[in-house]
Amino acid sequence: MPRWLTVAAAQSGPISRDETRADVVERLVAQMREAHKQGCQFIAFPEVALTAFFPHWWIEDEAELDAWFETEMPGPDSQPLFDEAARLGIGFQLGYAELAVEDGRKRRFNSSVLVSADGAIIGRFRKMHLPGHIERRPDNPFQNLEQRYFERGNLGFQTWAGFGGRVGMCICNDRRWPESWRVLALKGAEIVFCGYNTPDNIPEHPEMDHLVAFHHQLCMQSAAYLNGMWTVGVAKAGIEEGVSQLGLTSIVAPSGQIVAQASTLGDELVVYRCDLDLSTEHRRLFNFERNRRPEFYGQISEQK
Ligand code: CDV
Repeated sequence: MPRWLTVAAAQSGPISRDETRADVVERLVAQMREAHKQGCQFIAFPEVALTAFFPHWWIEDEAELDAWFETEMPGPDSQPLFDEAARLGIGFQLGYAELAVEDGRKRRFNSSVLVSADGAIIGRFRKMHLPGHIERRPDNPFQNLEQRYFERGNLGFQTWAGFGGRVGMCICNDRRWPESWRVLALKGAEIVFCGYNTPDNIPEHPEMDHLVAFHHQLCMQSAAYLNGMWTVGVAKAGIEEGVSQLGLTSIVAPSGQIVAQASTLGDELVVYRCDLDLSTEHRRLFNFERNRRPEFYGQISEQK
């Protein structure tokens, strides 16, 4: 018996620096309504979906930096998204920059929430793998200051029961690390949502620019195939404040095949009716229980 979940991966076109959160949320609500019209039960939005991707800029002033973060979720600007989800009965995943006070201090994370069809938060994730640098690189055409502005996530990789299956989340650079996906798979994820902001060029390594799209797809497709799960990558695409970002929002089946993909660099819904049971079937074929035997792989220690 198939277990159907119709998913929309909601690619965002660029968000300008002076676009308000309320304006952006209006765009996301329009995508949510369209997804509902197309019969989707779930919609996934990109990494840091409520604003432009500010780690591309050097920001010295702390108050100015804090202004890019959400101190509550939902907050006054994002509440309409939660209200609309509950009204339509559609679940969603939303990436955002999170400012929390924990252990008596201010902490900044690159986060996402998983929201049920009645508008309640059922899962939280904080990005584990932070790319980029801490110092300013004045010769680069844009910065990549995630290591400066965020702390590594402290919630690990978790999965949640919902939408007829088991769901996981990771964020952008997490997709380049096999451990992210394998841990999610071992925790039962049948479908994993991954929002991203990926420049289509690498200032320090222009010789690798032509491989950016290939490496993105390689990660998403191999993760799906090697772990027997659906992977859904959701881009913030197009030229945002001078930074040209990859599109290629896509839905990948447990076979590793791309079954739906964006064809623009703007706001675009990528919709597919996913059978979550394909994950179970694929894993039965692989038989992790019998064939995955870390105890025989040899001691894991760095060989110098
Ligand atoms: N937001 C990201 O994590 N971006 C990185 C880029 C900077 C390499 C990525 O892995 O796509």
